[in-house]
Amino acid sequence: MPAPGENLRIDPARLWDSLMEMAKIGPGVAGGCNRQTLTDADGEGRHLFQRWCEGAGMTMGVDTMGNMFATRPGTDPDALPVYMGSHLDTQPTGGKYDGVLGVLGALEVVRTINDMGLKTRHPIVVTNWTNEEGARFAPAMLASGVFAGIHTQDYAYGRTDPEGKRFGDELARIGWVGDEVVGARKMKAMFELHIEQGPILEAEGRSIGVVTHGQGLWWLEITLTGKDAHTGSTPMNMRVNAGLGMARITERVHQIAMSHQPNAVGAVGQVFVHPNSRNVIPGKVVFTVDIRSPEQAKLDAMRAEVERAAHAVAAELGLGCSIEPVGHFDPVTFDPDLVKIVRQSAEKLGYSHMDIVSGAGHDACWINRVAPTTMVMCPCVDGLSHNEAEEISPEWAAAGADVLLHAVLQVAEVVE
Ligand code: HGY
Ligand code: MN
Ligand code: MN
Repeated sequence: MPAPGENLRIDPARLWDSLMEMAKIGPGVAGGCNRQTLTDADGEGRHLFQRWCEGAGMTMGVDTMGNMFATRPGTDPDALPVYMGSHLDTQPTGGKYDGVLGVLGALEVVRTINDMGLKTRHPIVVTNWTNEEGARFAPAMLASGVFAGIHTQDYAYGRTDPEGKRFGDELARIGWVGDEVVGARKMKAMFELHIEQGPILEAEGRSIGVVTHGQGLWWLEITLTGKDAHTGSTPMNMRVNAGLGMARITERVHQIAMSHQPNAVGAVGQVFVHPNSRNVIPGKVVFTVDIRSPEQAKLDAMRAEVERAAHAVAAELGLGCSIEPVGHFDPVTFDPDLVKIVRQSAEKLGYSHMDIVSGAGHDACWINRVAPTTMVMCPCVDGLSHNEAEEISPEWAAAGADVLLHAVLQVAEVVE
C-alpha cells in the first residue's frame, strides 16, 4: 500500500487557531493555562474538544476514568484502530501546548484526512487521557495507568487532592464518568505527539524528535514529623524542626542526582509545611521527591540513596520519617517498528530530525505496555515547560502534526 505523497500536509493555521481557542479555557495569569484535571475548566475544555470531534464526523466514547475516544470509522470495522492523542489537563502554571498539542494535533490529522477524502482500512481514534499531569491527583498518567492495568480503578477513584477531594467524586461532579470499561479497547498502535519540554531539539536545530525511549521515574512522598514550637522563645537545642529536615533532604536529592550524571535528574517540587505559620517551627512537613533516569540501575540506585539520606537526616534531627512511593514507572523502550515509521515520515517530509529520549513522562509510557506505541516530538522555546511562558512556533506544531499524519496514515492503511 503506497504511503500518501509528501505534499499531503495538515492545515497549520487551523491547528494554531484550535490551540489558541483551547488556551482560552482555564487561562493562567501570565499567558499560559491553569486547566487542572477534573476542574470546571477541564470539563469545559472536554466539551469543546467533543464538539470539534463531532464536527469532524467522529463519534465519542468515554470510559469510567473519563478517558475520551473520538473514532473516525475505517473501511474494515473489524480492523484494530490506530490511536493518537495525549492530554488536555495542565499544570497550575502550565503552558498552552503540553499535552494539548498532542490532542489537537491528532484532531487536525483527522480534519486533514477528511479534507482529502481519504479512506483508511483501520479506524482512527483521537484520545484525551484524564489526569496526565498528576498535579492535583498523584500519580501522573493516572487514567492511562488504569487503562494499562497498572492501577486499579478503585485506587484511582480514591486519590485525593490537597483539599481532600476524591478523584472519583470530582470526575462525577464534572459529569465525565463514561460507560466504557477502562482498558477494554484494543489498539493496533498508539502515537503521541508532544512538545519536547527540554532544550535538545531547539539547540540542535531539529524540527522533529524521533522518540526511541522514555526515562523512568520515582515520586517519593516523604513525611517528617517534629514538634511545633515558638520560633522565638524555643532554644536551638530544644527544637525538633521538620522544616530543617526537609531543607537538608532537598539538598541531598540534588547532590544524589548530580552524583549520577549524565542522565539523572532530581528535585523536590511540592511541599506542604504545617502549620505554615511565620513564627512556628514546623512540626510536620510533607514533600515529594521527583527522581528520574533513562537507566534502570541509576534510577534504582537513586531511590535507595534518597531513602537512606532521608532516614539519616531524620535521625540526626530526632524527626519521625515515613516514605510512600506515589508515582513510578521504569524506563520505557518504544516500539521499534513505529519509531522507524516516524523517522521515515520525517525524512519523506523533509523535516530535520534526531532520535531522542523523552525526559518527561507521558501517557504513551503506560500505553506502551498494552499496545505498540511511540511518540513524535517538536521543539519548544528554550526547552521551557511547566511554566506559563511555554512557547512553540506554528511551524514546529505543523511539522509535528505532519509527521503524525503520515505515520498514522501508513499504519491505518489508506484504501484506494
Ligand atoms: O511529570 C511528567 O513528566 C509529566 O509532565 N506528567
Ligand atoms: Mn504532557
Ligand atoms: Mn506536563
